[in-house]
Formats: sequence, structure tokens, C-alpha cells
Amino acid sequence: MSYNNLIYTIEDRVNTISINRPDKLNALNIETFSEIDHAIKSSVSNPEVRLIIITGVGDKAFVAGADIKEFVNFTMEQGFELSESGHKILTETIENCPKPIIAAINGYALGGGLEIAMACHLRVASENSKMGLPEVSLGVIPGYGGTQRLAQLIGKGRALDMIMTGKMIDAEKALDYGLINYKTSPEQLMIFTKELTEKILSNSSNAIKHAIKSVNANYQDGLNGFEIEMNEFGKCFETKEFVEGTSAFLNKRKPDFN
Ligand code: CO8
Repeated sequence: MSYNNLIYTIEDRVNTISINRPDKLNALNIETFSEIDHAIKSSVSNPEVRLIIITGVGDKAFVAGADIKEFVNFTMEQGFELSESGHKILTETIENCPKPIIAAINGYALGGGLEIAMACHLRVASENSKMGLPEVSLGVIPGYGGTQRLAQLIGKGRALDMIMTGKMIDAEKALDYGLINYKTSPEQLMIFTKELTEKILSNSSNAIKHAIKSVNANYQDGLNGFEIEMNEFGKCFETKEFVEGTSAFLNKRKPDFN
């Protein structure tokens, strides 16, 4: 598949989406976030893909934020629309994707960049990464779900500290805060992420899909997460992967979910 601002590859059941505007520190213009949405939806409907990695091209940035040049002259209405479309076609697509999405953070993850990473199901960051929501320094606030997901991940006090100061934190601090799941050296980032994908892919993709939906339900208004869990639990039974997983256990062998 070819995109103007992404490199899209599929290998060993893993789709890697690399945001490719390194001379702009992979800043997200509207075309890029539409392409990410399209790329994820293509992978969801592609049975060859079971897991997605999002990363940035180059050694400096994952994504340094929304492209400031694009919204600098916006009206209030356009600002609202930009935020709304970012939610609907970017971060919600990522968060609700039935296939696991891992952010491999390889440098600056700022503003909209950190918001993409926070919408992913897991985050691995290299030691040279810097993460922050500096929007208030521009006179605006995080608009792609950052005010909600940062507080969900690290707690309200730390989230407000990061948002009001606009400060960047390094991977060590992000790990301590629970903002990222794992920290690696820059050289190990993709190697470690690949190992993590193998571990996840050794499990039932069908069960993982139901687990993602159940966990997300806790953060969605009007949904009772416990009820969703009961329903999703029930849907696992009688499936090919449930039969494989349970019979492998009973026969003392490893399950084969391929
Ligand atoms: N938007 C547009 N261009 C950018 C961005 C960005 N977010 N970040 C970097 N660039 C560009 C620079 O303009 C520069 O381009 P050029 O060479 O043409 O001048 C190039 O990338 C390299 O950047 P620097 O020269 O600045 O590199 P440094 O190493 O000196 O600095 C920094 C790196 C510290 C990351 C610096 O680039 C920076 O502060 N960038 C902006 C970070 C930021 O504020 N991000 C948040 C943006 S706002 C946002 O994401 C809101 C999301 C929600 C929107 C909802 C609707 C409003």
C-alpha cells in the first residue's frame, strides 16, 4: 500500500506503520492522520495482519505533535472540527482497534504524538524519547484525547502537572509514571517490540479482541464494563481458538493459533 506520509509494511503477521515526515519531526498534518486511519482500517480487514506497530521514521521523533502550521489561523469552529475529526478518525480508531496496536516511541512524542501513543494498547519507548503535552504553551489544550487518556494512565495530579507546565519527561520517568509499558535502548527498540509482538501473537487473537473491548468499556460513558466483560467472555466459547487453547492445555502441548 502506498501513502504520501507513511511507510506501510506487513511482515510475519505484523503491520508496521511508520510516520514518514522526518524533516518536520513527523508532525501530523491532516493528510497524515487520515492516512493513519486508512492504514489501520486496511489492516483490520486484512486477515494476514494480526498486530500493528506505529512508529516514526528517523532517530529523533515519534511524532512532535499536530502540524502547528496547519491550524495557526483556525477559527473556534475549525478548532472544534479539527479536534472532533482527530478523535473520530485517529485516536478512537486506534483505541478501539480489535487488533493490538503498539506504539514504538523512538524520540519526541509531543502533543498529538503522545496522544496517538496513549491511544495505542501498549507503549515501548527508547531511552532518548521525550514525552509531553506542551499545548498550553501554544495557547491551546490537548485536543486528541490527551486530557482524558493522560489522567487515565498516570492519574489526575501527574496529568495536570504535565499539562499545566507543558514539561517533557524522559522514558525513565514515563516508565515510573506508568505512561509507557517498557523502556529500551534506541538500538533495541524495534527488536524488543518484535519480541513483544511474538509473545502476544502466541495467544488467541480472538480472545485478545474481546479483552480489548472489555478493558476499553471501563472508559466509555454509558457502558457497564462488567456487563460487557460477561458478554465478551461468552463470545469466546465454541470458537476455533477456544477449542485449540483448551485442548492444547488438556493434552499438555502448546496451542497453535495460526
Ligand atoms: N508542527 C509543525 N512543524 C513542526 C512541529 C510541529 N508540531 N514540530 C517540529 N516541527 C518542524 C519545525 O518547524 C522544523 O521545521 P523547519 O526546519 O522547516 O523549520 C522541523 O520540524 C525541525 O524542528 P526544530 O528545528 O524545532 O527541531 P529542534 O530539535 O530544535 O526542536 C522540538 C525539537 C523541541 C520538538 C521542537 O520542534 C518543538 O517544540 N516542536 C513543537 C512541539 C509542540 O508544541 N507540539 C505540540 C503541537 S500542538 C498539538 O499537537 C495539538 C494536538 C491536538 C490538536 C487539536 C486541535 C487544536
